[in-house]
Amino acid sequence: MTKPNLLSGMQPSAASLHLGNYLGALTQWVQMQNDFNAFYVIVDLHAITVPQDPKILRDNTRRTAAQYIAAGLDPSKSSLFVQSHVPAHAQLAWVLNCITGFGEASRMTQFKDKSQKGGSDNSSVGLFTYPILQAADILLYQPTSVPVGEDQRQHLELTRDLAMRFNSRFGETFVIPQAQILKESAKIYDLQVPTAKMSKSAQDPKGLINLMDEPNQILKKIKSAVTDTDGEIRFDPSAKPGVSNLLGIQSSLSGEKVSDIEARLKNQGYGALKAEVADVVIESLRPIRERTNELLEDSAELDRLLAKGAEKANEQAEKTLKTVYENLGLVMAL
Ligand code: ATP
Ligand code: LTN
Repeated sequence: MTKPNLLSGMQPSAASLHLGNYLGALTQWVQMQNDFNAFYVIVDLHAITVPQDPKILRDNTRRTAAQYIAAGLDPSKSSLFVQSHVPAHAQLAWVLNCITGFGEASRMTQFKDKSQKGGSDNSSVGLFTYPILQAADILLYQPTSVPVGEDQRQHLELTRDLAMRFNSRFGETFVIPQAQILKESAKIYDLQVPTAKMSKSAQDPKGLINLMDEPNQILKKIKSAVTDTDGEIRFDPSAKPGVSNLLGIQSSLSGEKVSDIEARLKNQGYGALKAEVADVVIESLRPIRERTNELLEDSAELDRLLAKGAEKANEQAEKTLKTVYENLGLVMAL
C-alpha cells in the first residue's frame, strides 16, 4: 500500500534549534516518517523575507539540516531538502499570487505582527506574500497532512482555500491538505520566564536550551531555572509554571509519566528535580550534538544528502507544476 504524503518545514533562522523545536516538532516528525511518505524542507527562501547576512544564512541552512538528521530524520526514509534547490516552489508561488486576493493576503496576522515590529516601510513585499510561498511549498507535494504549530493554523487555512479555488476554476489539481496541529502537551517554556514559550528570540539566553549547547551550559541553565517558593514538586502549569515545565521536559525526554516523577521525588527539593532534568537533557542532547558536529565536518557529504533529497522532491514537485501549467492554459515547452 502506498503511504500518504506529508510535508513540513522550518526556517534556517538560527545556528541551533532549541529544545522546544526538538520536542514540539522534530521528535514528532521523526515518528511520522514511518507512516507517511514525508517531505521535510528547510525554507531558505522564506528566511530572506527579512534581511539576512549571506554567510550566516548559508551556515545556518547547513546547520539546520545537520540537526534534522542528527535528531533522527532519516534521508533514506524521508525527503530532506532545501527549498531553493527545488525551483517549482518559486514558480508555483507566482501562480498562487495571481489567484490570491489582496485583501485576503492582508488579513494574515503573522504579516501584521512582523511588519508592525519592523515598521511597514521596512517590510518587504516578500514578507507580505510569505504565506503564499508557504502554500506553494505544501501544495506541490499533494500531502494529506501538514504537521505545524498552532501559530500556523491561519496559513494552512489560506493554503486550503487556494487549493480549493484553483481546483474549482481549473479542474482537480491539488489534494486539499489537513493541518495536523502538533501536541500542545509538547510545548516547552522559557526557563527564566516559564509563562512564555521557549523561543530563539528569548530576552535572556539562560531561558533557552539549544540542541548544540555543551553539557556545562545546560547544567548552568537548568540550575538557574525559575521555580517558586512552596517547595512542592507538583504539575500545575497555572500555579507552578516553572516546576511544571521542568516536569514536562523530564517526562518528554525520559518517557516516565509526570505522575510517576511526582511520586518518586515527593518530599525532595527542587535541587533533586533540577539534577535529574539536567542529566536527562544532557544525555539526550549529547548524541545529537556530536552527530551534528560530525556531519558539519564533512560538508560535502551533507551537501550530497541534501542533493539526494532535492532530487526526490523535484520529481514530485515538477509533476504537480506541470499539471498546474497545463490546467492554467500555458503552452507546454517542447
Ligand atoms: P521563535 O523562536 O522565533 O518563536 P521558533 O523557534 O518558534 O521561532 P519556528 O520556526 O516558528 O521557530 O518553529 C518551528 C517549529 O517548532 C514549529 O513547529 C513550532 O510549533 C515548534 N516550536 C517552536 N517553539 C516551541 C516550543 N517552545 N515548544 C514546542 N514547540 C515549539
Ligand atoms: N511558516 C512556517 C515555516 C514553513 C512551513 C512551510 C511549515 C514554511 N513553509 C510549509 C509547514 C509547511 C513557520 O514559520 N513555522
